[in-house]
Formats: sequence, C-alpha cells, structure tokens
Amino acid sequence: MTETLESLFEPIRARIAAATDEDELRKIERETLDKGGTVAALLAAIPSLPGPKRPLAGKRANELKNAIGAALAEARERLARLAMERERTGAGFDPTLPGARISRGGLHPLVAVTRELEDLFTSMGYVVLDGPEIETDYHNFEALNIPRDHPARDMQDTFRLDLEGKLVLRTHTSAVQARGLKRLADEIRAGRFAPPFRAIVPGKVFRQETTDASHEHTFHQMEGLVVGKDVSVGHLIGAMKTLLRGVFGREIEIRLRPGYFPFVEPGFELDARCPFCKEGCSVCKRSTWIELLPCGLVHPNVLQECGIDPEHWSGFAFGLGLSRLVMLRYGIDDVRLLLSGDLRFLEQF
Ligand code: FA5
Repeated sequence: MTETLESLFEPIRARIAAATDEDELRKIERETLDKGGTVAALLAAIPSLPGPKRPLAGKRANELKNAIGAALAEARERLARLAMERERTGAGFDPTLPGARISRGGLHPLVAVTRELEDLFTSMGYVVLDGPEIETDYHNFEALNIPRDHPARDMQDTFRLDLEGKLVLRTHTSAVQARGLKRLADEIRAGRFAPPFRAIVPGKVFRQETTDASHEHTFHQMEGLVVGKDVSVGHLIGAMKTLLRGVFGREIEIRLRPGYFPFVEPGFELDARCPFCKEGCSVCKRSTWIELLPCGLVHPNVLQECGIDPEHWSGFAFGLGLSRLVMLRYGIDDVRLLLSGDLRFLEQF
C-alpha cells in the first residue's frame, strides 16, 4: 500500500503542474480530495488491511492528501501570479473578442404609462398626489359617503388589517380624494385657494378578488379630481377626451352611461370607441365600445364631510383602471402578467 501511495502521487502532481486554469485544478481536486475521490477511497480501504500495517497506511494516506493540497495551493498561486503578470504587460489582451453582454433594464409598462399620464396631466395644471396603501376605513369608505353597513361596500372586497375594522388595504385610489379634499378645505379656510384644484393620484390598490385574465388582487388605478366654481359634466367630458387623445394619439369618441358610486352624483361609466376596430373585435367583445372608467360629479356629502361648502364649490372625479389601460395600450391579454415579475414578459418592453 505504501508503494501504491507514492506511485499515485506522481501522475497527480504532473497533472497539477500542467494545469493552465482554475477549472482544471478544481477538477483534479474533485477527483482526489473531495468526497468519493482517490484519498477517500484509500482511507476507506485501511480497515481491510492486516492490523500492523494500518497505522503506516493511514499516515501515508494523510501525507498524500497533504501533498495534493499543497501542490494545488502552489498551482493556484502560480496561476494568480501569471494572471497579474498578463494584466500588467497587456499580454493575452485580444481587442477582437466580443465584449461581455450587459443586460439593460427598461421601464415597466405600468411605470411608462403612469409617467406619460403624469406628464399629460401636469401639463394641464394638475398636481400629482400620493396616499398610503394601508388606509383607514374612514378615508377609504366613510368620508366617501359609504357608511358602515352600506351595501356599496360589497362592490369592493376588502382586505382588512385589524379586528376593529379601522385599517384596510385601500381598495381604490378614491381614498386619496378625501385626503386631498381635506387639504383643500384648509387652503380655502386660509384664503389661499386659487381655483380650480386639479389633482391625479396614480397608485396601487388591493381587492380580495378571485383572479382571472381581467381581475387581479393587486392592480393600479389613477384617480382624477377637479374642484372649482361651477364644475360640470361638460368639464369632465373635456378632460376625458384630452386623456384619450394623450393615450391613443388621436380623437376618440366617448359615451356616458349611468353608473352608481356613492361618492359621485350623477355617476357614470365612460366608454370609449374601440381604438382597434370599426366593426367589433375581441378587445371590445364585438361591441365597438370599451368600458374605460367610472366617473361623476363629486357628491355634495363628500365635499361637506371634508369641510368644503357644496353651495360654493363643485367638482368631478374619475377612477381610471390603469392596469386595464396598460393592457389596451400594449395588447396584453392577461392582467396577471403585469405584476408577475416574469422576465420573459417584461423583456418585451
Ligand atoms: C372604483 O374603484 C371607483 N373608486 C372609481 C371612481 C372614481 C368612480 C371616481 C367615480 C369617481 P371600480 O371598482 O369600478 O370603481 O374600479 C375602477 C376601475 O378599476 C375599473 O373600471 C377597472 O378598470 C379597474 N378594476 C377594478 N377591479 C379590477 C381588478 N380586480 N383588476 C384589475 N382592474 C380592476
């Protein structure tokens, strides 16, 4: 066995000395020192030797292990020295080799459309407001004319965060309406308000939904809110037409249907003429109209609750389904792709 050990080391030493890169050294290391390698096999064979021979065989196997370890360490030092030398002298530098591929990031389609809409609306004098995603029941519902036990609460399945029912994950960006209106009331009281007040609120909202291709539990909306003197449905229609012109780059016909939301009166569902067809297609479900956003005039109870006199001021609000608009814009057929984090999807933008 002692001879076997000596004769085993020589070819290993020769391979280590001839190795020109780390991969080769690692391969030798795996075959000799790692679990299941040459040294391990030798150590495993010791118990089958006659008793007196075992101590020497064990000693030699350990010597072999140390010798291989030392040879590998020395070879690694040699390779590192060589690499440094090459770097210093520029030897081995090949300017014709292709460069390393750097993968570039891009804007998420939701972010791209949000930024576009923010530019469009700020150019029309709107400010961009933000609000908390963890919201009070008061701002999400009560201030918006949806008291406890109101059946309209069932329109939005709510994630509740505490047993008393005070905190929710906001179900719509309308929650920021109440916050914005209260700030506005302060401005009016302080005599600083120069009407109209125009704001948009892009953001994430949450609903306890059964998900499908057009329903997500977490999705994006963009609220719009305008308050001033004699604000009317005409102003609302004008703003919506500008919005659509900005998104689709041309005039799009719209229509209003009655819609019920406790915080607007009158309330509407706004449909846009399908921008993709003339006779009906899968996007508009063969109707040539696309249900785009709910909207209406701010309910006097909401103005009152937030400290604004509805006798003097009026306003309109809309709640754009931003996720659905992004789907329309890019021809995405499943809303769940948007927040999936799937790079195969995201790399297309
Ligand atoms: C609301 O959320 C109201 N706050 C909108 C509003 C604002 C009305 C201001 C009047 C005045 P609704 O629940 O319909 O309304 O949602 C608004 C839009 O969000 C829908 O038109 C749709 O485009 C989008 N939406 C609703 N639920 C989902 C969902 N689960 N997944 C993706 N988009 C959704």
